[in-house]
Amino acid sequence: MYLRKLQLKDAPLMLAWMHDRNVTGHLRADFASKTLEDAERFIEESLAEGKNADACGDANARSLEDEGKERAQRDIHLAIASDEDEYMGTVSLRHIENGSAEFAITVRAEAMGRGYSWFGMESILDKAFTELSLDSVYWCVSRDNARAVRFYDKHNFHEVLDIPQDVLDRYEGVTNLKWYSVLRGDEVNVRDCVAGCKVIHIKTIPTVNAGELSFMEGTHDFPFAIKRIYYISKVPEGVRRGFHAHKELKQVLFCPYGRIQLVLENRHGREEIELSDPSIGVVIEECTWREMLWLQKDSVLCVAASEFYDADDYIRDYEAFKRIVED
Ligand code: T46
Repeated sequence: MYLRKLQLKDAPLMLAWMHDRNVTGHLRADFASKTLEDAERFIEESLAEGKNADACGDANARSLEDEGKERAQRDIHLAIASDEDEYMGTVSLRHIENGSAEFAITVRAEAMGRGYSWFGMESILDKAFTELSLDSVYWCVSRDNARAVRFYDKHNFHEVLDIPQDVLDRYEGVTNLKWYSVLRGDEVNVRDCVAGCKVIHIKTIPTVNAGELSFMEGTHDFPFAIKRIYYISKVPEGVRRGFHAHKELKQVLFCPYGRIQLVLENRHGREEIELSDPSIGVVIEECTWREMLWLQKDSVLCVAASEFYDADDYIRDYEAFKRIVED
């Protein structure tokens, strides 16, 4: 599967989802009345540079008349295509301005549950942050749209509570919306574990164009009772720390600022992960060798630990560690 420009040959399949209640049931635009000519017109407009109107083709579509030409110039609509080049859906970035954009996606019923939605979303977010250098992408969905809410929650997107008024104004009269946003630097597709150590998603509340707030609550979010918090700061780029394991200590490591490579080794093998997203943490529960490399000056490593500091709990000899792991 891949993203490409919309093509006129996509119009019949685009029209098919517009007339499919399974797809449009929770969308507020009137797709049922759309014709093949409407779909073709939308595609042509998406291709004409600077006339990228969104008369149809995504969840929040409106008529061309509703959108000024200036705004239309700031929209991108692309096709999600199968390996056989069949149109599977449309993914869009709209209202691209002031470093942010609104994301929208619609896929055909035939594409649901087959990875097309996630591929389309991941690809256009990558485009937004790397090619367009945007700072944030936001979108909303009806809370009644259980399938969509499940999809975004499953992929660990965070609900936003503080949406700028000019964005809300576009949805005047529409209630029961759930807003999401993702910021540049957020890891979109994080693995579940590294060397058998669990990667956790720290609850994070983004605010469009005003950063995000992450929090962890002791007994709710931690696999152990926290006795100690420490953090490592003011480290120059390229410095390595760690080079030890612990006998009993359990810890959660996270990086609220910067980029730190964490290498973990235990009976599961040796694996690394880059900590650069403040909403990601790693739980180290078993005897695990750790090395940390500061990829960016002044990155901060925070640690929540299950025990008070105890120098005797450290295994600083790598050969001794290997013997313990191999036993
Ligand atoms: C770990 C990684 C991620 C204390 O006195 N109290 C403390 O709570 C800690 C953590 C350290 N110290 C002393 C011990 C050393 O004299 O601080 C000095 C530096 O500690 P260390 O060389 O162990 O720092 P790192 O960065 O290699 O390792 C630290 C933790 O010690 C370790 O438990 O898992 O961060």
